[in-house]
Amino acid sequence: MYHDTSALIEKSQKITLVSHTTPDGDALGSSLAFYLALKKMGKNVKIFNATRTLAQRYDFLPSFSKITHIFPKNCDLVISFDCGSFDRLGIEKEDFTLINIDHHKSNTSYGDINIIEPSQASASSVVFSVLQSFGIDMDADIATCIYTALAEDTNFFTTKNVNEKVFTLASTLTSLGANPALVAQKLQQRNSLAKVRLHALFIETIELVNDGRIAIGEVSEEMFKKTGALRYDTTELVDTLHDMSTVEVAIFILTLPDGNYKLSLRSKGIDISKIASKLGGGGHHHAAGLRVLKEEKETILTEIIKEVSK
Ligand SMILES: [Mn+2]
Repeated sequence: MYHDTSALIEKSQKITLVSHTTPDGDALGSSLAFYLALKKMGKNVKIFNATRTLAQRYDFLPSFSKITHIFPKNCDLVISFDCGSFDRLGIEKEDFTLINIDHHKSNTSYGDINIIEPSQASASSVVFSVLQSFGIDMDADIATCIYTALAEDTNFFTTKNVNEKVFTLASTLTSLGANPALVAQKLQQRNSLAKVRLHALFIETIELVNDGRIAIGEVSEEMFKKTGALRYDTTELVDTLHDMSTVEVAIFILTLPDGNYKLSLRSKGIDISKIASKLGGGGHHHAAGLRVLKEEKETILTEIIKEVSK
């Protein structure tokens, strides 16, 4: 598959790289690393994301400013990164070949070529293997993108899938020029007061159920208005729930602008992606998510609690 990918890139004239909407560090880092590599190869390549307002904490990633929000016309090859299902790309299916590069177990294999490696801790780790197979000379910029994605997706090397291979890759990337302290500072130490205030409001909403085995917390539209915080300021809140000692499963509820909800789930043990998939979402063993219609919220929450309690 790596070879087919290389051959396809070789003969393509107009390539567009795309990652999932509301992109995280893995989505952006993976696609930017690939973008930099294809530029080095002299390819005509564009990088796209359907979400117009990107989280500013990623602004230090090389070529971040090159990300366009208008899908380029007439591309012959599209490559997607870190995205488990086609609808999360926010694009229409046109007359292009699609290569799907990901590490989500729940990936629906929507590409013409699918490189899905669930054993990898980040999509960027898959990107590293693919670029290595191309014989790309990996520089500090490419290494920074891949490292940032890996560090964020493993919650700074603390998730259950962190093993010797992850550290070996991190070490290789560091020797290529990635700067771990700088990445940590850019990602973790640039909070606004608005964000801290939003977190305070969120903490007030926390409830424990099932003898403290499940924690539920919520951020409403009103809280954003009150604090001036942004949607991106909520990404670590699920960890606040998950990190309490009795909690086995955390459920973070985010109200979306259309009044529906996005649920983020974290688990210390059980396979939470199974439950999420059953309810129309997806993800990894320990981290998953799903979208829920306004009127379904209570039913879905009851369903999750029932499944967790099994
Ligand atoms: Mn990822």
